[in-house]
Amino acid sequence: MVMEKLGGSLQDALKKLVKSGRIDEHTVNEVVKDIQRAMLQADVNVKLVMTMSNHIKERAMKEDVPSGMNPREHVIRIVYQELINIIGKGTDIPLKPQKIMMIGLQGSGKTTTTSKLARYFQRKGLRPAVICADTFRPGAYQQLKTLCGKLNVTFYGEEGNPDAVGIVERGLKEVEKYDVIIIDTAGRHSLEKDLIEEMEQIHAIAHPDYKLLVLDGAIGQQASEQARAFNDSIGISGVVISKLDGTAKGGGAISAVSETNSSIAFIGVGETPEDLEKFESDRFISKLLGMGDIQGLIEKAQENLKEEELDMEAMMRGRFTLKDMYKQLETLNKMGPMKQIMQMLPLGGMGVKVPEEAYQVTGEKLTKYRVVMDSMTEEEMLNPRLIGSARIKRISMGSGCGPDDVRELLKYYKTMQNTMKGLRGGKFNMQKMMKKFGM
Ligand SMILES: Nc1nc2c(ncn2[C@@H]2O[C@H](COP(=O)(O)OP(=O)(O)OP(=O)(O)O)[C@@H](O)[C@H]2O)c(=O)[nH]1
Ligand SMILES: [Mg+2]
Repeated sequence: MVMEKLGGSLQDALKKLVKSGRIDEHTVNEVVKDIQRAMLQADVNVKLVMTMSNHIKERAMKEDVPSGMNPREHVIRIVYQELINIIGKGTDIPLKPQKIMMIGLQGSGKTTTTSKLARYFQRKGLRPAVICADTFRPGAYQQLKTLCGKLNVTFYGEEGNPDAVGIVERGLKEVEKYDVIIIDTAGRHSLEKDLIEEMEQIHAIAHPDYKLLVLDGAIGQQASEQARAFNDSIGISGVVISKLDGTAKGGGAISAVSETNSSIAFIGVGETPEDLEKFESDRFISKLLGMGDIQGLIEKAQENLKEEELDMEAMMRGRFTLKDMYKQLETLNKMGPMKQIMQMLPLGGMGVKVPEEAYQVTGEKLTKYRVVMDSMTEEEMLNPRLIGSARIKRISMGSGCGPDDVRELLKYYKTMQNTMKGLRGGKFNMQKMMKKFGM
């Protein structure tokens, strides 16, 4: 996972909150302290961390708990919102004809990201072309040419010619018929004057619609200074944070984004051209906080269920009967693989362990369970505790399934029932939670 360490510590902080008996000033202070430590360890700028924690404390104590929400959920929601505030909404790079200029220090990931972007637009049905304006590093031309060749992306470059500005001028004419033109530029060790000058000249000639600053996710506090210098010279329209797949802490880059008032467009999560993710802050933060990809779940549910409603309340009700379970399973089964769905629910991060068996319900098993249940009486469905060995025998004979199948179903029911209890014990209302996050 991206930024695993920060995510882990933030999740621990929230788990503590979920488990604590009372939400008072002391509890909030404790949780805020944990969050502070987590953010600082991830290299987030001290000032930002302080501002954020003051906001959380103030809002948690002063704002009324919205109706229908318990104090825990109220605090979690504030943490979530304040994190989004720091990280910002993402920049949306539209899917239309445009010119994009890549900028950044040496080794930050510009060239790799150039090829990833070309691939991104190609997949969306736009025709990309790439211009190599890096005349500084030997091998830059070959690197980009090879990457483009593999993707079947049109490439323009002039090997051996040191005149980057001229190359861009000629390249733009050469590929003007393409939809998205991406210009890869040279990086330097640090912000040398000649790098800035060359960048400004290319900028003046190319008139790019977007200028994407690539920041290495592993970079620390110096990220802000860099971002500011690039911003002052040609302006940044979006940031790509690269290498977030590794052990990168990410906080330095995030601080830079916040301080320069820019925003993240994409994140790089690997070395191949496919390893680029469009940045969406709510998804990002949900994942970081272990709340699961709630939005994704909702979208999926809407796609697959259309008019049908996912009856979360049945899962949370005090009496969870076999009938409830069956209805639930049928609904979930329509949504796709069980495990995928369960993982998107905010269970894991909230201290509820979902047993592995809960995931293993395939369509085939569901059919079997249906046959078994068809031989049960209404009374048995509503009160499964009645089903002893004599009844198991009868159900088995009536359904034509083996007694082991009946037992398996009952065992599965028990597992699910316990999971539901765990959810209630955790004082967590999934449906309310979803509503709160704008769904
Ligand atoms: N794991 C991982 N590696 C990446 C990612 N992005 C880039 N890299 C690696 O980082 C190294 C540098 O990437 P480049 O794209 O060449 O960086 P650059 O900014 O073009 O470098 P210069 O042209 O020298 O300024 C390469 O080895 C890439 O494979 C990423 O998202 N994840
Ligand atoms: Mg490069």
